[in-house]
Amino acid sequence: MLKVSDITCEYQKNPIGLGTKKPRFSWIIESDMQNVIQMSYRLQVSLDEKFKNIIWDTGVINSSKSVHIEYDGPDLRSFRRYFYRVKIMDNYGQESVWSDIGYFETALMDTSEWKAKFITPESEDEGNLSKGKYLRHEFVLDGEIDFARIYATALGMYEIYINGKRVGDDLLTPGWTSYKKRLQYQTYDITDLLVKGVNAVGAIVGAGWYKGDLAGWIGRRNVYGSRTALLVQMLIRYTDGREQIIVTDETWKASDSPILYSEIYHGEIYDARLEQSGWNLPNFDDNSWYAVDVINWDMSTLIPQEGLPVRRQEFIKPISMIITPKGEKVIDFGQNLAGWVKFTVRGKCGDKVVLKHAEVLDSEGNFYTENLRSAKQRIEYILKGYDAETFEPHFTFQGFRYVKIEEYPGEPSIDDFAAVVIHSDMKRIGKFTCSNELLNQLYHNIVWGLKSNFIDVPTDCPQRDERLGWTGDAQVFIETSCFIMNTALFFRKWLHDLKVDQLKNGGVPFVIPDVLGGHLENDKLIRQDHSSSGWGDAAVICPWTIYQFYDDVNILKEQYGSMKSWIEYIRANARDGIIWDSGFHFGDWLALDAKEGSYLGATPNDLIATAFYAYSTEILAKTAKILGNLSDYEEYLNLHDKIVKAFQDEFFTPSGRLAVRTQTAHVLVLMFNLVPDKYRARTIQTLIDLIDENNGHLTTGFLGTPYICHVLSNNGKTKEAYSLLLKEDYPSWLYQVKKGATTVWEHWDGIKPDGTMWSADMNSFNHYAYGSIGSWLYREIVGLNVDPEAPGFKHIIIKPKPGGDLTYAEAEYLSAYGRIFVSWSIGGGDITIDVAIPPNTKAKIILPHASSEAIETIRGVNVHFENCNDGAEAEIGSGTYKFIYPLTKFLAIEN
Ligand code: RAM
Repeated sequence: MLKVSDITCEYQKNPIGLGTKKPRFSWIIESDMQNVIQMSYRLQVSLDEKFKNIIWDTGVINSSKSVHIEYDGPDLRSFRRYFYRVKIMDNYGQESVWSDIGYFETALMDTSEWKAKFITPESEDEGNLSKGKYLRHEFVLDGEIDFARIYATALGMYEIYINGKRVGDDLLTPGWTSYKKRLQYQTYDITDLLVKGVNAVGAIVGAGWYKGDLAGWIGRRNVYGSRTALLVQMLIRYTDGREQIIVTDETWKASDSPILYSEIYHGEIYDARLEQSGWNLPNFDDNSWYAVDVINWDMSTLIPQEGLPVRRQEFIKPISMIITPKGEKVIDFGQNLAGWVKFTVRGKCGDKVVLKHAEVLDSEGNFYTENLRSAKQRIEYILKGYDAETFEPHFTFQGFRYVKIEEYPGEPSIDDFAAVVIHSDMKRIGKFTCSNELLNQLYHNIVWGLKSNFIDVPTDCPQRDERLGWTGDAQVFIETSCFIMNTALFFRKWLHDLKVDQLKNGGVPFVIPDVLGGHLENDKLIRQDHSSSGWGDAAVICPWTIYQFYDDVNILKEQYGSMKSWIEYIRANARDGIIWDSGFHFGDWLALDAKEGSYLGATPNDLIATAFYAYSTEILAKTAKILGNLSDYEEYLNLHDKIVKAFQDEFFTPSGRLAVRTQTAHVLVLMFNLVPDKYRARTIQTLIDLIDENNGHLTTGFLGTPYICHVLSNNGKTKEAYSLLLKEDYPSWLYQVKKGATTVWEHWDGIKPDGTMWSADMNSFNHYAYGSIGSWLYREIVGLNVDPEAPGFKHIIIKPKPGGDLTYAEAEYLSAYGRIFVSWSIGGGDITIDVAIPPNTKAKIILPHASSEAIETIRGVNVHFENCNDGAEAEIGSGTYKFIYPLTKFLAIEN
């Protein structure tokens, strides 16, 4: 059996609204044989589902490539659906049948195709208001409809209805981009919502990121503009071939809505008494509605949806309702999350529901909101008073586990509440479990840190008045995120914003989209508004990571200019172009070796900045090589050599002591290969000493933490890495787990051992940065690694490192080629390893402390292990395998 399954176009199944001229196709191969490789493929793209009008036929192409095959047929036209299918031949001479038929659909391929105008329901003096406003329009269709699409966006956020029905299930559209330069529009299929005759289109627009409050601590508002606006273009194609378009223009009308106030940080006030029944249906009397204004907007900023839309993902029922010592009525959802509360209430007209949201209770068990700073996270719903009323807010989201009921008609019952979890609609592709329940909870918390902070942009946190795309946080967590969900499109969109928001001199803003630039002059700590080491490096590290996980060369092509200009920015600012010892840096942010009351860890900026400079330059050189730019490759390889040499002269004494005695300094030099070989052992030993001196604990902050366990286990100190990971007392990953955390904290001591809180001014309980340990669980505990030489898991390196008190661990990962599985378990004096490798890939498997003669292959044929430094290794092809070998040697080494 040989079968092509799961065909996708630009990572998606049957996407509509594509803008790319050369979409790429991928497929997964299924086979019941072992060692399967694709020998050839044939791909066809057609205008019709029957493949009578084929516009591109590759013919038989001898290639094992099954991921990102780029379309190379005639130019694609706007507003068209194209069908595609693929068949393959394998190395056994088997030929598959044609795959199922997939399709993709183009949106507007050219700005000139926009006929719609931006219309605003707001007057010039409403800049400080954040109301939801209604817009509506009626139109007549006079034939049978074959194809109808809506292309829509807003300045602000929008929801659209056709004949009373909500269009699509996307939330917080159009998402957050650097609006003045890039504004996404969404495409929806509305064929089934329209009728022959009179139709109505209605929309609600709200403030959103466009004009609402942002970066509360510096009080930004109206960042992109002060009037919300809507842009809609509908294309209707009749069965007789005629086309009609309906667009936003002066003829639309507007009105206030029941949404009196809606703000991302602060929540929503909704007065159901102001609902206008039938406002989004045909034949509604809109005489009292007012005319809209047309406003100017540069239409060349419009781009089709690039990221994945935010959608409702899960509904969580409360676990309890409690009365706190202060007498507050509080619902506990048992999980810290991002989203909102959906509730059903019964009461009289004018009765109110008021809810507030918080992440934690304080040491006395009272509702705690101080760490939200100015974010109100408050929902107010005023009842219209008929029957049961169900409510969900529109243009806001909250970060919470606890909900305080401040007002409610009658006695609330927990059955009437559910938490709605929202995030970008990424596919879940990774799972990890092991025998240690605390570690499983840590992994759970990491996943929830991802879910809560991948809301259209990678944010630092989802609860306080911040929720910004901090580059440093994204950079440290991206690898872990790639193991858990398919984040390729999510990061691609954000990186495109990074590129357009990058300064002319190559400097990278602290947050993307950049809403801080030019507004930090009064900040007490931050002396600059862009380009901190470890933060700006997101420009290089993020595209590289996406390339590694998804074999997506386009991301490198698209970001290359941005990557290079970041390196050139550093070169221009570094002493002699080599040692970066100037400017403001966040450094090893929040490290525990910081001075009392400071956020800045003890590792000096020049060491950190020069180390990251070396690392990013090395990545840039590799990227240049992949893109075939050999002169840049030479140039940056050279630059990298110079940085490493100068780094060693500057920071290592002649006898091999690293001059900075902090854990993070030692971690970075080892991780980025900045240690002269002869000093390596000493450097590792000093790191171990530094951990010992701290009672076996870490002191690292944002930049040292992601790498500390990797550095240990990659240098023969797996046991020490486990011991750090499995510490249960403060400071450690499991300390917070034992304190009941359900997400990852911003500070190691967010809640101190005595129950008191770290200062309220910056204490998020849902920050993913320290969740970057997630990649160690996959790569080292289970041993599931991408081979940097064959990205996208085309070649997999499987190298489990059992240790700690773990008796088993397993991980599953849905790569672009299919499912990879690795597990190990210890029992009866043996260790058993199970592995699954998808067709069209190969793997090198390295079994720790094994000798080839002692390995029994229980499943899988023709596997030849050879002894190597770490144990025994073999090259295996696709299929499922089971190996077993005695533990003796392993135990002797680990204990
Ligand atoms: C905090 C953010 C973020 C960090 C910056 C430097 O405000 O929460 O995590 O990157 O500071």
